Order: sequence, then structure tokens, then C-alpha cells
Amino acid sequence: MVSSVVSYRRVGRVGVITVDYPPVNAVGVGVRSGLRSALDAGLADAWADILLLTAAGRTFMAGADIREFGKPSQPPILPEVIAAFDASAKPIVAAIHGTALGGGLEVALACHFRVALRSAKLGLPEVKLGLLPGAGGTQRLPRLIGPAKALDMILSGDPVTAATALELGVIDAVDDGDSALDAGLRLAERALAEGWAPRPTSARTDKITDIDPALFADRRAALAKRAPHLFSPHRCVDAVEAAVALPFADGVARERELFFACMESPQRAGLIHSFFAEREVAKIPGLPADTPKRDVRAVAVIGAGTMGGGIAMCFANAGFSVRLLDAAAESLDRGVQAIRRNYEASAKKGKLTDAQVESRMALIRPTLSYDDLADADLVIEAAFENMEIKRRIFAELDRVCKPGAILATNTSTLDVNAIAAATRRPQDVVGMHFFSPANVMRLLENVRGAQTADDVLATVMDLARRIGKVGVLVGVCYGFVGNRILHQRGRESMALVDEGASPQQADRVMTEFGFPLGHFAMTDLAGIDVGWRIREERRKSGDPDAQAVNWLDALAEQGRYGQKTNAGIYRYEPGSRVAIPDPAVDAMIAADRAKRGLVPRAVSDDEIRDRCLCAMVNEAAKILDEGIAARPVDVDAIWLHGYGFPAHRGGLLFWADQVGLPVIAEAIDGYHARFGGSHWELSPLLRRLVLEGRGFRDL
Ligand code: T1G
Repeated sequence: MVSSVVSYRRVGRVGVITVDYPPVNAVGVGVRSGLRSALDAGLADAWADILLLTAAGRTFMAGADIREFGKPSQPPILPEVIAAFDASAKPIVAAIHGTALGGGLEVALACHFRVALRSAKLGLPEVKLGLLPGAGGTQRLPRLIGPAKALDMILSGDPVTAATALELGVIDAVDDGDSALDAGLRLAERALAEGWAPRPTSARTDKITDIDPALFADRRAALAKRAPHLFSPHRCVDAVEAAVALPFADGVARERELFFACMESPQRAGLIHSFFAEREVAKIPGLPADTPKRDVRAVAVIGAGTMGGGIAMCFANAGFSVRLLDAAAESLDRGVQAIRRNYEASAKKGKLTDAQVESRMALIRPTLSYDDLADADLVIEAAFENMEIKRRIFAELDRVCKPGAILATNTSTLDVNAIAAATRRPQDVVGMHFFSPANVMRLLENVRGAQTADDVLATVMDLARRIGKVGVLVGVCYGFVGNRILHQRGRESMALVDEGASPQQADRVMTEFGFPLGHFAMTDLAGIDVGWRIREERRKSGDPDAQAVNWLDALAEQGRYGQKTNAGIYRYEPGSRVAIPDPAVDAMIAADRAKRGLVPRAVSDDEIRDRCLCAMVNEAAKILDEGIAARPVDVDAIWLHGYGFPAHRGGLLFWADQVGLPVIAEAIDGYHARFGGSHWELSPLLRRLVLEGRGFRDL
């Protein structure tokens, strides 16, 4: 061992450098200094004619240690270590398995030859963290594969397969073995036998000569459309342009400047918070990581509608056999056909092969009989949002399902405990709240009922990971966490329109903030009828909090449900999702205001942004105070993965901390003084944090 996490040894005439720093061999200070010492050991080893860099564990180096960012950097810095590898007097082979990402791939690019196992993935995901490849990646990759292909990899941040990496020229060989060390030794032996000399990537120029500058102008123009808010993608283009325009050393210096500009950008902190939020929410306070889980192989879904179909696809995509039950043959057939259409659309886009379409369809087995659910390990009910219907279904499940089966409801608003009470096994009942379209949206709110057993919670949190979702555990209340906060944004957006704003203005403010869609365009996407039916249910049930009928309800009464009817708050050309403002709706809003005696005024963009976000933050603080969400990071992950909160802002409560809770609390107190209403009463938690000079990050 030349350091606690890097070793050097010789195998024949090959000096083998092995990184071993679980879980993902992140290139932190220990790995950097270990790499440096190991390289020196290899260069000094008279018996070693060639060097081999590899890693132990499940993956090659998966990038710089993200936890070190924002802290004072400790020598040696990665570019220095990498420059030493590039300049090595002995040829160096890198052998890759798992995921060679970011700084890890940059180390491999500084080696002279690269081999990867066929199952390996290679990528530069820094842009997803608000950064750019800051250890030579923007200078070496273009020298290997050309600036256009390099920009494709760097701007998407997505990894490529080993086969694609070979095709592109990132690596020299793909090995079908299952040991990176053996693959590396094979390539090293071949290099020795054929007398391969060191081949520093920094010296390569054939791929960066005579490049049309229009390439960079085109990429900048495309970015201005695709990611107008984001800082680092534009810096990535600057860096690759420097690789073409400048000598290597100057290009590396320019890359470093741009890297630090990204490091300083608040977007970096936001995106790294989002990265860790997604991982942190999987760990449940008070539920040990080794809590036993129930064995789930056979899944059943009740309701073949939009949600049920999407949920069935999630499990089939992950290889589960799925029973899909519906009350009527006709709706069952319709549901199965919709699933097939969905898969065939993916196949048309090249995302699936025809064989994959058929194998997933084969996993989804329709049925009209509850008796076919007797062997299910997990049943997810996705029927109509009506308490009576759901209780009837759960009573039936209680009758037919085997002991130990998990009974889950996909309700988005109803009381999970009341549903559980329809069974004799409430400990097996849990909420699994998917988001539409369920086969696309990554968020899964797992809802802990008052009696839900710990092993059920551990199982559904693990299942979220297995079906590629971000599972977040929440408590029972109306709308759980996501929809309860959404309700406040909706209420405030409607109030702002009452006062004089237009839906278009409110939506523009939200998209300029970074949301993919504003509240009203999102309502058109989800369907105005969904909210309208829930409001009608509450009005009919005499709920005191039920909203009075307004212009949005009037749209629904006219059958304007949004995108699905090509008309809602906006108009849509058939087959298009482009929202077209409709003067008829402006007229309805004006008429509604007049009917209610409201006199419109000019409303500023700042007021719209601040009132909508403050209403959301205040509600989120109340949710934390009630324990419905355990940590601020849970709220952030829910809005990042379920409601399009801009990741470069880190999440709702991360953003609130950036703004400063005293500023937010003062604004909320101001709105309470102006508008009244319990929703503007400052959450006790927010007041406490301000008094204590703390932020959500301190919770
Ligand atoms: N640094 C620190 N910790 C990391 C890490 C990293 N790069 N990658 C993963 N972890 C932790 C993670 O938080 C989790 O911890 C555990 O490892 C397992 O991860 C100079 C500037 C590699 C594909 O962006 O994409 O290099 O929760 O749950 O699903 O140019 O992790 O168990 O405590 O995600 O199997 C670029 C980030 C850095 C890759 C594995 N690299 N990682 O996925 O496991 S910037 C990245 C991933 C850079 C240079 C620049 C994934 C993975 P815990 P996991 P997984």
C-alpha cells in the first residue's frame, strides 16, 4: 500500500496501481496522493516496463469526491496528478469497470491506453453538478474524439457504453471478461509484445485541427434555447473551444479558470444539494438500514386507467410480473392497449427493441378476478379517487390476499388510515403515491400509515430504488407533502390572477425562475378536470375549506380540461403541447372578477414570484413542524423529482436558505398583514429558525 486507499504491486513486468476506496473510489485527497505515490513507485520500479491503473470494488473511479467541494482544496490537486500520468516515461494502461466518471475518467484519459469491460459505462457528468470537467477532460477528450463528439458527452453529462466509447475512440479495447485487472493485464502484455511507447493524449492534435468555429456558435445558440438559466453548460463550450484554439497548457489553464467560475456559481451548490438529496431521502431516520424487507416478486395493480397502466409499466420495466385488474373487460382492454401503445412509441424512438416491448407486455397479465391476486406479494390500488370505492377494494383485498402481502394505495389526497381501517391488517397497508405519467415521473411518495409496519416501510423504500424511482417517506395528511405545497402555489396563483395578473404572466415568471412549466400550464397538462372533480367532491361534502366556484371551474364545466381537450387555460393545436394564450379565457377571468367585484391592478413579476414561493416555503415549514416530512431534504427531493423545481436552485428549502429565512419570514408576515388567512400565518418553525439564526440546512 502506498496510501490507505491506493496500492502498488508488480505482476510480471507490469506495475499495477489499484485504487480501493469504497463505495465508488471517489477521487478524494487520499486517492490523489496515493495515485501520485503509486506512479512514482512504478516509475522507480526497474522491473516494471509498463504500468496498469485499475480499481477494486464495484467500480472504477466515479469522479472527484463531491463531498470535498466548497472546502479548501488539499494538495496534490487532481490536475497535477493527471499531468504526471500523462507525462509518464513508461506506457500506462487504464482498465475500466463499472462507471468511469468525471475526474475518474479524466485520470484514465491521461493514461496512454484504455480498455473497458463490456458492461462498463464512461462519462463526464460534471455539468449535472453545475461544473465542467476540471482536470483536463475538456482538453483531452476533444483530442481523442473531436470537439463535436466531446461536446455531446460533456453537455449531456450522460455516460456512454464501452462499445460506444470504443466506436468514438475514447478507449482502445473492450474486454468480454469480468475482471478489469485481467483485461488490463491482457492489454499491457500486448503493448509490451508490440512495443507500444507512451502516447500522451495531450500531444494529439489530429482531431482538433481545421475545426469550423461555427460548431461553438451553434452549440451556444442551442444552449440559449435549451438551458437559458444554466451557467456551466456555456462554460463547457468555452473550455472545449479553448482546446481547439489554444496550445494544450494554455487550454488547461483556461479550463481551470472556467472550472472555478462554475465552482463559485450558486448553481453548483444547488445541483450538488440535489445530487445528495436524491440519495439522502433513501435513508429513513429511525429505520435502521438493515431493517428486514418482505420478499416482493409478484405484483398486482388494481385499475387499468392512466395511473394504473403507468404503475404496471414501472414494475414490468424492472422485470416484475404484474397482474393488472380492472372491474370491466372493456376498460381492462383499453388499459392494456394504452400500455402497448406507450411501449411501441418508445420502440419507435429507439428506446426499446420490439423484443423488449413483447417481453414487457408478457409480464403484464390482465385479469378481471380478485382470486388471481391471491399470490401477490404487493398490490397497488389505483382506482377512482373515491373513499367508498377504495374501502370496498381494500376489504376485498383483505379477503383474497395471502398473509404478509403488502396492500398499497395510490391515493393522492385521501386518508390512508381510513383506507387501512377497511382491512384487518392495517400494519400491511401503506400509501404509494405515484406521479403522472407514472412510468416517467421519478418521484414516489411512500405514505406511512399510523399502523404501517417497519418492514413494509423498508420494503417500499427499497422497491422505489428497484423501479428507478426516488422514494420519499411522508406522513398522512391532505395532499401529503407534494400536493399540499402545490395547493398553496395554486391558491396564490389564483389569488394573483384575481388581483390583476394573467395566467400567462404568472407562468412566465415561474418558467423564468426555472420551472419547466408554470402553474397554469401544468394544470392544463395534468387536466383541469382532476382538480375540479376534487373541488366538486369537497363542495358537495360541505367541506368548510372548499373553494368557491371560479373561472377555472367554469372552464371545466365547458369541457375545457386542458391539453387532453386541446383547450383549457390555453389553447393547443391538435397534437401540439405548445400553449397558446386564448382571449376567451382572459374574458372569462375579467367577467369572473367583475362578478365578484374585484378591481384588477398591475401585479409585478417580483410579487408573483415571491408570493408563490413564500406560500410554498411557509406550508413546507408547517409540514416539517407536523412531522409529515422528516427533513427539509425530503421536501426538496419531492419538489425536484415530482414538480419540476429547478435543480440548479437545489430545491425549495435549499433556495429559501439561500435567500435567507429572515427575508422570507418578513415577507410572509407582510402578506399576512395584507391578505390575512391562516395560510399566511408564519409557521412556528420558520419563526423559531429566524429567532435562533438558523436555516433549514441546520435541521
Ligand atoms: N463523491 C462522493 N461521494 C459519492 C460520489 C462522488 N463522486 N459518487 C457517489 N458517491 C456516494 C453517494 O453519495 C452514496 O453515498 C454512495 O457513494 C453510493 O452512490 C474534477 C469536478 C457512481 C453512478 O458526478 O453518479 O469529477 O448515500 O447511491 O446508484 O472534473 O453515485 O451511500 O452515503 O449513487 O450505484 C463527477 C456521481 C464528480 C458521479 C453510483 N462524478 N456519482 O451510483 O450508488 S465531479 C459524478 C454517481 C468531478 C472533475 C469533477 C453515482 C454512481 P451514500 P449511489 P449508485
